[in-house]
Amino acid sequence: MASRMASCIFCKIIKGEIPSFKLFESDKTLAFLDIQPLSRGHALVIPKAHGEKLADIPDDYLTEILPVAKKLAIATGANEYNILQNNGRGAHQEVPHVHFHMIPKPNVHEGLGISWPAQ
Ligand code: D5M
Repeated sequence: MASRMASCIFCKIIKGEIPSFKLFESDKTLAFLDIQPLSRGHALVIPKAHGEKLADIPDDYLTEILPVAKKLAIATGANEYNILQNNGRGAHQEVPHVHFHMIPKPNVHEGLGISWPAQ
């Protein structure tokens, strides 16, 4: 587990070893913009505990996830959006650290004064 954490790209983002556009941070949760956005404002919400699949994450690291995703959707002005979370390569999981996508539907929001970085 320790070596997997050392090479985990999202653990490196949590530790600030590689850059991200952070949207929210607490002791147990981090949210940042997806580097390959499916739409403007596409965000990832992750637990700060390393685990590949949902079953690997302690419950207390999951309690903030949906409230944060909800707040991000509200902040982007997205009235229509998807929340999704993939478990395992067969389910299209590419990054082996649990993450929840918040994907606004394209062209349905203009945001509330947030200056999104160029994507
Ligand atoms: O989605 C994994 C997502 O992680 C995918 O949409 C790209 C995103 N990603 C990968 N590397 C980064 C970095 N460095 N910053 C931000 N976003 C990143 P999955 O559900 O595993 O298919």
